[in-house]
Amino acid sequence: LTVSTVSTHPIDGQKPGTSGLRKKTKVFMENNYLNNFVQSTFDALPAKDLIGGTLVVSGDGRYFNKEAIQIIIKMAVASGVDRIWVGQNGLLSTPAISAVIREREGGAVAFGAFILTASHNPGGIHEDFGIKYNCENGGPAPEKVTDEIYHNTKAITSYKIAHDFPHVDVTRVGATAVKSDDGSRTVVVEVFDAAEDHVDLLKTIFDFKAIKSLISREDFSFVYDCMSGVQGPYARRVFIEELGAPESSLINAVPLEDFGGHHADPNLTYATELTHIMGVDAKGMPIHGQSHKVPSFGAACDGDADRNMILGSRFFVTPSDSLAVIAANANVIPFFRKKGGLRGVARSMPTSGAVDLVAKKLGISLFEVPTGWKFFGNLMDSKEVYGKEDYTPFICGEESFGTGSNHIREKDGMWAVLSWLSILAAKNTPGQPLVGVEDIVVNHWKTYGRNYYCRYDYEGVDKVAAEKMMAAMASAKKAGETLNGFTVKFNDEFTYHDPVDGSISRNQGIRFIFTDGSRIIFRLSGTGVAGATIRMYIEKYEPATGNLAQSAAEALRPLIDAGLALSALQSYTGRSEPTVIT
Ligand code: VG1
Ligand code: CO
Repeated sequence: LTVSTVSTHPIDGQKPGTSGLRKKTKVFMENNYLNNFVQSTFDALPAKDLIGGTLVVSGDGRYFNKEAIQIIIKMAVASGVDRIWVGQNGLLSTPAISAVIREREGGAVAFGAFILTASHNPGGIHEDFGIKYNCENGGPAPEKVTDEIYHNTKAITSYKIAHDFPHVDVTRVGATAVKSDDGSRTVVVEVFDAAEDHVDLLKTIFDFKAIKSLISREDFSFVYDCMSGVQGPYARRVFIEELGAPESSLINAVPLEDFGGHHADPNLTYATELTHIMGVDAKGMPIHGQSHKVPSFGAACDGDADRNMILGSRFFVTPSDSLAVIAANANVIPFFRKKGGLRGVARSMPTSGAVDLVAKKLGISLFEVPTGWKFFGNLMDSKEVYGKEDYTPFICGEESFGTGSNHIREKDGMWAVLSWLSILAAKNTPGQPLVGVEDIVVNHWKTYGRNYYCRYDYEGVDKVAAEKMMAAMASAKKAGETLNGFTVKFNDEFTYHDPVDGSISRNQGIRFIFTDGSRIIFRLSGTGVAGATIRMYIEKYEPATGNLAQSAAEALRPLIDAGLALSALQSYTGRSEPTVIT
C-alpha cells in the first residue's frame, strides 16, 4: 500500500451544480479531472471520518463508471479509508446509495459516498458523466460542503493515490482484503448485492401483500420502463421476484453504458416508448384508437433511478399532482400510518402549490425550498423544527419528476411507484370494477381544485444571453402591470432561509406572482454541461368548482404568452420554441 503523491493543477469549472459535478465524459477521463475533484472532496472532509472509515462508491452504470470506481478506490485507500463498499457490477442507484449509507450493517457505518452519475443526462464516451458526494445522513452534501470542495479544486497542487492497490473485480460479490507491508493496516473492499439494502427497506415501508393482490387482478396490468438505466436489477427484484409480476411488465430493464443511446429521462418528450404504450401523446393528452391494449398503470425512471413518471391508462399525472396525491393518501402506506401519520411536506419553489392545499387540509407543516434535493435533508434531519426525531413522517417532491420521503435522503423512483400502487391497492375492492389512476387524480381535483402546470425548457442557449435575460428580469419592477388579463402582484428573486441551520441561499429563481395566485418562474439549470438551459415554470389554479377538464396547454396558453412577454425570451435567445415541454 504505497501512497504516491502526484502533482496536479487546479482545473476551472469544477463547481458542483444542483446535483454534483457534470461534464462531458471525455473531460472526466482526461488530465486528472476526476482525481482533482475526488481529492478536493477528501480534503473537505474531517480526517476523523476518512482515517479508518467506510466509504461507498458506485454509480448508474454509464460509460466510465467502472474505471472511475477503480481510481476512487485507490485514492480512498491513499487518504486513509479502510473499508470501501461497492454495489455488484459497480451499480447502485441514487436512492439505493442513500439506503446503504443509512441502513447497511445497522446504519451509521459509512461516512459518505461517491455517486457516479449524471442522472438523466445521456451516457457514453461522447455524452455526459458526473460525480456527486453524499454525506453520512445519506443525502447530497449541503452547500457549505460543496463550496469547500469547489474552493479546494481551485487551490489543489497534488493528489494521493495507492497505485499498487489491486484492481477489484466488482462483478463478483465478496470481500477483497489487502494488508500493508508493515502489517499496520488492512483495507477491505466489499462488493455486495446492489438491491438488498434498498429492497429490504422498501419492504418495511409498503404493504407488499396488498400490492401483490392488486397486480394479480385480471383487469390490472402495468409497464415499468427502466430506460436502460440502473433501475433494472431493482425492478426485477421488486416486481418479478417479490410481487410475482410477469416479465413483460418491465421494459429496458438491462442497464446499458449508453442507456441504449437514449435520454434516460422519464418525461413526455423522452420516455416515448412508454407513453406510446400508455396511449399518451407528447402533450400528456390521450391517444385513442391504438390497436394494442393499453395497460392500467405505467411508470418510468431516469438513469440513476431517483426520478419517476406516473401514467394511468391514456392519462399523464404531472409530478406536482403526483406529490399532492401521495401526500393526501399517505395513510394507506404503513410507514406513515405506523408513525402517527404524515407530519410535514415540502416542495421545491417551482413545484406547483397542489401539495400546499393538502398540507392545509391535513393541518401539517409545509416547506418551500430551492430546487435540488439537498435542501429537503436538513428539514428531515431536524429535531428543532418538529421537536421530534428525524423519522418524523415527511414527504417531499419536485416538479422535475422527483418524489420521496424521510425513509432516505434522496428522491426515490421506486418509492413513488410503490406509493402509487399502494394507493391503487387501497382504492380497489376485489370483484368491483377497477378504480384507475385517472379516477384518483380527477377525484383529487374535485376536492382540492386543479393546479394546471407545465414547464418549458430552452436547452443549450447562449449563456451570456440567458444571464442578461435573467438580470433584466431581476431588476424589473412589474407589480401592478397586467398582461393577458393577469395582474402582477409582485416579482422577486427567491431567497431561502433554512429554518434549521439559518443558512441563506440567494438567487434561487425569479418569480412573478399574480393577483389570482398564478405563478411564472424562471431559473437557469444547474445540471447542464453545455451553454445554459432556461426553465420557465407556469402554474394556474382552478378551484374545485371550476373547469377541471381542460388540457394544460389550453388552460395555460395566456399565461405562457405572458411569461414570454415578461422575459423577452425570444429576443434574448432567438428561440421561438422550447426544446422540451413537461
Ligand atoms: C434539475 C431539476 C431539479 C433536480 C435536479 C437533479 O436541476 O430541475 O429539480 O433536483 O435536476 O435531478 P436543474 O438545476 O437542472 O433545474 V437528478 O434526477 O439529476 O439527480
Ligand atoms: Co436522477
